[in-house]
Amino acid sequence: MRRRLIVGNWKMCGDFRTNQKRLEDLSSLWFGVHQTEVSVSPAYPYLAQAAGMLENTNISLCAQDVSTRENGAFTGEVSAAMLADMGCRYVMVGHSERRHYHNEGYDLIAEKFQAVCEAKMIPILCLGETTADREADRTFDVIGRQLLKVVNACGLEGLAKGVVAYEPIWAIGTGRAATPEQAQDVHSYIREILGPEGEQIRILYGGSVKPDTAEGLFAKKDIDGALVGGASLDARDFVAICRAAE
Ligand code: G2H
Repeated sequence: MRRRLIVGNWKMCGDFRTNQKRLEDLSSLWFGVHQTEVSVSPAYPYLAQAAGMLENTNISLCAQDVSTRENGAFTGEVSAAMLADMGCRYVMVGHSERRHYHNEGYDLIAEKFQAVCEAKMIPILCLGETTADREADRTFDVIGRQLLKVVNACGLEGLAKGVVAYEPIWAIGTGRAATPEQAQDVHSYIREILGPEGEQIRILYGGSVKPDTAEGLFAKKDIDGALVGGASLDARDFVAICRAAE
């Protein structure tokens, strides 16, 4: 039985004051969520703030990225050990915004995945196709390639230590989520590639998830939760999505 997981990706949004308000709102609205695991992901400078405010809750902390370097003269980088030290349970790797704006390639993403596992945290491997890929019928090829790069580097048992997030790029921040059927088709394809090992791996959907679309997505058998961007900035919407996963 795979436990559902909802992760709020705050991206590069907010500041100390708005984070504080959001976290306070989350705890005051936090009822009706019992079975689902929930995590939030503020930008690096606010991890300590969120860790402190979430201390006595069952909401965990997720980082948005990680360095592959362990330690030393790498200005601007943040190591997996540092994230573990801050109390992170999850770390996203390969988010399409990292792939796109920072030219992160397959090998780097596989290395990041490994670095997170070595630091005893759980990587969330993000993958997804562009509009052009989908229109050219290349969705499964692209997803397969992104996935197999990590499988080749870490093995299936390595991948099984993580979570996969399918995020079609055309659905990210556009307000146009994939339909439950479109998402389910890709999720079941991912599970099929992973074989028996894939049965335990949680596969989240991400891309314009909102309270009114969440329930339909979670009704699909291979959709184990969501990576939520824009809607996670509103505590009321985020809690509604978490409740829909129950
Ligand atoms: C996809 C998603 C969260 P949004 O990036 O990772 O963002 O829900 O705003 O599309």
